[in-house]
Amino acid sequence: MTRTPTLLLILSPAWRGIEDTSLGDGRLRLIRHGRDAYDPAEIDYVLSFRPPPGLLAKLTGLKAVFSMGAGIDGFLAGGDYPAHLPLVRFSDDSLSAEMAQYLLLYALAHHRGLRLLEARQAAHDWQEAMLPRRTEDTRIGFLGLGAIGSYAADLFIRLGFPVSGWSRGVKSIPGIKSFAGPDALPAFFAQSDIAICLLALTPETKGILNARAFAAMPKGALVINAARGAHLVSEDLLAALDSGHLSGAVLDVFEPEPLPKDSPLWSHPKITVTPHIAAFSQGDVVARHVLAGIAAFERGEMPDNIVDIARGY
Ligand code: OXD
Repeated sequence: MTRTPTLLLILSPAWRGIEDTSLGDGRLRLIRHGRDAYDPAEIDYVLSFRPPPGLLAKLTGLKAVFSMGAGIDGFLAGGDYPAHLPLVRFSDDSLSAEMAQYLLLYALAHHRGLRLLEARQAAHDWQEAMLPRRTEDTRIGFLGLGAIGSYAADLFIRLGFPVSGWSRGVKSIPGIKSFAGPDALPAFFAQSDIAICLLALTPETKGILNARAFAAMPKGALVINAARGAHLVSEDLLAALDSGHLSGAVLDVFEPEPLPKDSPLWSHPKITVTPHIAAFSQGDVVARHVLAGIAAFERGEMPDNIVDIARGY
């Protein structure tokens, strides 16, 4: 008789309901870190977002690790990830669709001048002549063109926006102007009226949203960061907003999280703060993804979405 694989859940309380999805239907033995006693050698798989430092190395029978999210910096940041262990990122069209909704919401609000329209309504001020800028004049620049970025970019293209993307290597995606490598960053930012950061956090991308980037951007540009807080140098953003060069920023991610109550980002008039909700991994979808991944490993196959540990994403 084949042994039921054991999955260790190392999850925040927000995920308490995950056993009620297909993950709890008996195909796996579930163990909750912090609640159930267990022998480290009996764990076959782990599902987590930010495992405690050093824990994975103690699980001597571990076959693979699954990330609850698309981002896997929570595994690699400490530098102690056991490099031989396959790490599987979460990827699903539902996650890409949620992120695309978030980006469209704030990019369109900026493009169509929502704040101004609201101020005019408050003043009972009817000004038909206030037309938004032409669609082709709002150039959208994506930092990161993986599954999520290219999904969202496609929707912007269909709405008529000029779209470009910056990534480590050249990408050839129809309709998207590709910029690649650090040397191309100034030219990329110079033609981004809305710069959207969806990059993986690596030593190369940390602090990529900085004073140089903002100075290169066109006057009045908007920055959206839905990747990781450490991509942004907050002081540089505040300076670029206060000087009037940038017109706004939409921030979903912060360093640290939760954003401290006394952070100036909360109350800045040109900043929109959301609490890391741009895209949320739905428990039942994650469960299907993990079950399919474990079934593949148990058959001796590699599932899709394996992270390149050396590259960092
Ligand atoms: C993710 C996230 O990585 O939610 O999926 O940040």
